[in-house]
Amino acid sequence: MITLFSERHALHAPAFEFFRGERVPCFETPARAAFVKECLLQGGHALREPHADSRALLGQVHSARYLAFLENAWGDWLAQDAANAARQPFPSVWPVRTLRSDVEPANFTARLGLYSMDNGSPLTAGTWAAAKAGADAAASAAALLSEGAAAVFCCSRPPGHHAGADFMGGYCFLNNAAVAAQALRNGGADRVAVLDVDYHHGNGTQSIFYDRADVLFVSLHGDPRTEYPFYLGHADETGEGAGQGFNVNLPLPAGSSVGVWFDALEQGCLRIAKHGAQALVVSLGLDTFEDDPISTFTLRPADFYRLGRRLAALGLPTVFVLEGGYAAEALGSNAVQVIDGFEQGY
Ligand code: SP5
Ligand code: ZN
Repeated sequence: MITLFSERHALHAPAFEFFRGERVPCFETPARAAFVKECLLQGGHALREPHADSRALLGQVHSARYLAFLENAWGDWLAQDAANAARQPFPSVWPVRTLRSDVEPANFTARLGLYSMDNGSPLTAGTWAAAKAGADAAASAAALLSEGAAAVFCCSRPPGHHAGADFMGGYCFLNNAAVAAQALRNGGADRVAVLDVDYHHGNGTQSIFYDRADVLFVSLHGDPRTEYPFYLGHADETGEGAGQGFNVNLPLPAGSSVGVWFDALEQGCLRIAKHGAQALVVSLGLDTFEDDPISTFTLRPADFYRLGRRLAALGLPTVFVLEGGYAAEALGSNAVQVIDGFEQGY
């Protein structure tokens, strides 16, 4: 399988996040992608640099004012106070119900809140560069499929599926899966499916395609009644307008067994086949792993292999984008299990 990798991911290296009001080390680290890279190389997968520029695609899936904010955020943060170079900005105020989000404040922290769904997505000097490299990988992967490649794996971070059209969140800044799906549409695929198997619901991807019938979104994830992102991902969210019927959420109780998880995967795969999808984007979160430090499903390496085989059986040109997965040392081998299963089953 073609695998895409850019060292630029390491430019996003936040020092801490908050947990129960205290500063804790970040779960989403550069080491994650480094472990995946090592395992890919050990498995004989040649790594390629992304070659496409995702800028035009980003303009199709994100709002112009959000992109402008994100690209300039670090400079604006420093302009406020040079000493901010050694600090991570976090939002502290948000335009929830009854407050206005149409007027962009001048104050930096107010704008950060406007463009954030949580305070769990630390922004650093290199966040834009790293996230842009990931979006470039997604765009490149789609271009390779349009040229006839069977499958491409993007080893990129930070992840993307919680990022909506105009907000960051859940360690995500630019929605790589949405970029890939839109690029496949632009490249001539009339119907595309995004399958999100991360432990957490892909709220950003869902919201970007919610009113569209051309991109089917299917997600299996921990039930948002108890699991992040809490405010989206319920089974009754089925799409709106032209997109009615083209959004499928399969929330599973925290602690669900592997058998329950694969039953949901089967449902999702059958729906994708029914869609007549011509290409597939997989939001490959590996935080369903039994040893993941922030999640409660119990998949083992052999289950990731089985996942790869099941996806291959769909028989679709496939882009994989890495999402979550916080047992960093196992992340590489688990990713390679999916890839090996896919190649075996294809
Ligand atoms: C892409 C992705 O997987 N994003 C996940 C974002 C989750 N953010 C909330 C993290 C809360 C950490 N809770 C620690 C629980 C330890 N038992
Ligand atoms: Zn996740």
